[in-house]
Amino acid sequence: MNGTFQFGFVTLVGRPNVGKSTLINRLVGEKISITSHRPQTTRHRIIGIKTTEDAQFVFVDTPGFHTERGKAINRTINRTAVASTKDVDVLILLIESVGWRDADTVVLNNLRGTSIPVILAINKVDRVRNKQNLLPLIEESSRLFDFKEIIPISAKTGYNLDRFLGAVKSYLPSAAAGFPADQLTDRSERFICTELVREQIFRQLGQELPYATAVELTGYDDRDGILVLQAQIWVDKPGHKAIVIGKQGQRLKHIGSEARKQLERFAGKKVHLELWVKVRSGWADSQAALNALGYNEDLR
Ligand SMILES: Nc1nc2c(ncn2[C@@H]2O[C@H](COP(=O)(O)OP(=O)(O)OP(=O)(O)O)[C@@H](O)[C@H]2O)c(=O)[nH]1
Ligand SMILES: [Mg+2]
Repeated sequence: MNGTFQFGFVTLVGRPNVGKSTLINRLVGEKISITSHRPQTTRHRIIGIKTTEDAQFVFVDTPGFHTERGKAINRTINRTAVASTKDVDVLILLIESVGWRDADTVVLNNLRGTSIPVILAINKVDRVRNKQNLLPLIEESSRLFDFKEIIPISAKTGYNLDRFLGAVKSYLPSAAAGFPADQLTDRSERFICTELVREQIFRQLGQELPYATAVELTGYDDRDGILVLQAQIWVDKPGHKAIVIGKQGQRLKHIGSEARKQLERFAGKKVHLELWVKVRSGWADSQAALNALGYNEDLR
C-alpha cells in the first residue's frame, strides 16, 4: 500500500429506529447488525469494515440513544452509545427525512463541543418523492449545528451512498489499513448467531415484545457440517414467557424457523436450532446478568 491510503473510525449515532444498522449492513454488503421496525433493536457496539482500493472505513454501529431513564440495561446501553463517540475520526448523525424530533435533538446536544467532524445524514429519503422538499430541512439543520456536510441518503435503496462515502473519506487520516481487507466485523460468528435469534423475536413480537428479552447461546457445535445451536431466550416474567411461546407453541416455532433460515444464510450451511424460554426475574436490572450476557464487554 502506498502513502495515499486512508483509514479511520466512523461512528454512527442517532435516536432509535433511524436506520443506523441498516446503513452499516448496506455499506458493508453483509448483514452483521440486526435490524427491525422496533426502536432499540441494537444493544451492542458492533463494527462494520468496508475496504476499497484506497481506503478502509471502520463503521461503528451504536444502540439508539434512550431518552428515558430505565433499568441497568438502559443505562449500560446508553454508556455504550456515548463511549463509541470518543476517539474516532468522523461522527455521523442520522435523522429521518420527516425532520427533527426531540429525541434527535437530545443526541445532537450530546455531540456539542466535540472537536470531531460531524456529518448529518438524512435517511429514508426513498419516502420523499420530490427531493426538493428536503431543502427546508437541510436549511433548518445547517442552522442547528456546524455540520461538515448534510447528505440525504437511503440506507434501504442505497441512494446517494457513493456521495456519502466520498464525504466521509475526505475526513479519514492517511494511514495503512488496520484490518485484513476481507474482514467485515470484529464480532464472532457466535455473537452474530445469537443476534439473529434476537432479531426474529424483535421482528415477530411487535408491540407486545417485552423489552427485557435477551438471548444466550448455550450450545454451538459443528456436527458433520451441520451447525447445531442451542439458545435460551431470557424473559423477566412468566407472563412474558407465555407471549414468546404463543398458543400451542406456535410463536416460538415460527421464531425458530425464521431464525434458522437467517442462520443458514449467514453460516452457509445447514443449521439445527433448539430454543428454550427461561424466566429470570429482574435480569435487566442486574449487573451480574448483564455481564453474563456480554453487555458490559462493549465498554472495555
Ligand atoms: N424506507 C426506509 N426504511 C428504512 C431505511 N433505513 C432503515 N429503514 C427501516 O427502519 C427501521 C429501523 O432500522 P434499523 O436499522 O434497525 O434502525 P436503528 O437506527 O439501527 O435502530 P436501533 O438499533 O433501534 O437504534 C427498519 O424497519 C428498517 O427497515 C431507509 O432508508 N428507508
Ligand atoms: Mg440498530
